[in-house]
Amino acid sequence: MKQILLISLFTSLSLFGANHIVNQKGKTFIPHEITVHPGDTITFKNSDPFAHNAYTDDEDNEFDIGMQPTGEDKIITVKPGNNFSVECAIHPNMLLEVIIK
Ligand SMILES: [Cu+2]
Repeated sequence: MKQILLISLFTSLSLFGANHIVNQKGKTFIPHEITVHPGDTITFKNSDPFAHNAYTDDEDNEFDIGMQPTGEDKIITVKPGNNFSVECAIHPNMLLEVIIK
């Protein structure tokens, strides 16, 4: 019985991927490149005193976190697919490269 409980605990824990934190600060994604696995999550933080956004038009991982006010976290889950770029719709010079392994 104890063994069964341990196995089911291990199985449920392994379903969760790693979380990667990307900060938006100084109109820059920090870091500007991350390496992730499908099932991992990316937490976008906003440390600037104004709103940001993060989106990609990638066909496998398309998302748009919408308007992100200062101090608010937005979390997305990475799906299987190719590497993709994330931009901020408000500041077109912001760029994040997501490498999928
Ligand atoms: Cu921005």
